Amino acid sequence: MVVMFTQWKKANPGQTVPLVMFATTANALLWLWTSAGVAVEVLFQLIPWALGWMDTIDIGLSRTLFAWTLHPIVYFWLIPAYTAFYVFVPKQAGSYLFSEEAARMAFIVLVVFSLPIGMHHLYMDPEQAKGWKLLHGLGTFIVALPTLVTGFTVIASLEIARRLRGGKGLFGWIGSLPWGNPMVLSVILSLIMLIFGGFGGIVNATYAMNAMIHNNSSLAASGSYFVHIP
Ligand SMILES: [Cu+2]
Repeated sequence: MVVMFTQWKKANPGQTVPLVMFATTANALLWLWTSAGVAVEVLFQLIPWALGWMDTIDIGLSRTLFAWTLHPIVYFWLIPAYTAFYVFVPKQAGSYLFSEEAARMAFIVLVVFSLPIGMHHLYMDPEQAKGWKLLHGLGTFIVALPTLVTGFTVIASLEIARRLRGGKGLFGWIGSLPWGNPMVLSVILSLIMLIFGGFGGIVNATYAMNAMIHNNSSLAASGSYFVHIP
């Protein structure tokens, strides 16, 4: 993706890369970075340990590397979903994207701020410094922004589409949306799910609430189970 992105840039000087390619390249960069943490853990800790070359491993380091991958790895499928929101939905609803700049900005913010914030999964871990945890908490709140921008831009695009076709009233245009179109219906349903998912993210970012939900019911999901074996 990165190579194709640069090739396209060379072949089309002065032109803006299409939004789909822009987002897909952002996802490729994210994937490259996010897989590095767990790759280091597996190659330099777990495999040598499993083969008996080492008696034990540094659990604090192991959890840190796992959390490095753990958080941004979920954006590997979030970014394609956002790409569908931005690129397919406005067309299917019969209009244009409300703001392409906002869409590009959302992808940049997602990549820049989602990459280093995995330590909100380790708030209870003593080997992480306090200031470091605070930084990761703030970063986690910042990644809520591109999601809000996405919700706003997609809903604005849907509203434009309906108003262009005679949709009226403050909420009247909602009823006139093409609900029978699977692309429109599925995206609106996924936006509703995203509200709850996003709320879960805010809970995870907040130190006190994180303590209530993390490392117990979300044990397996957080990866804590994995590194608690020893
Ligand atoms: Cu996370």
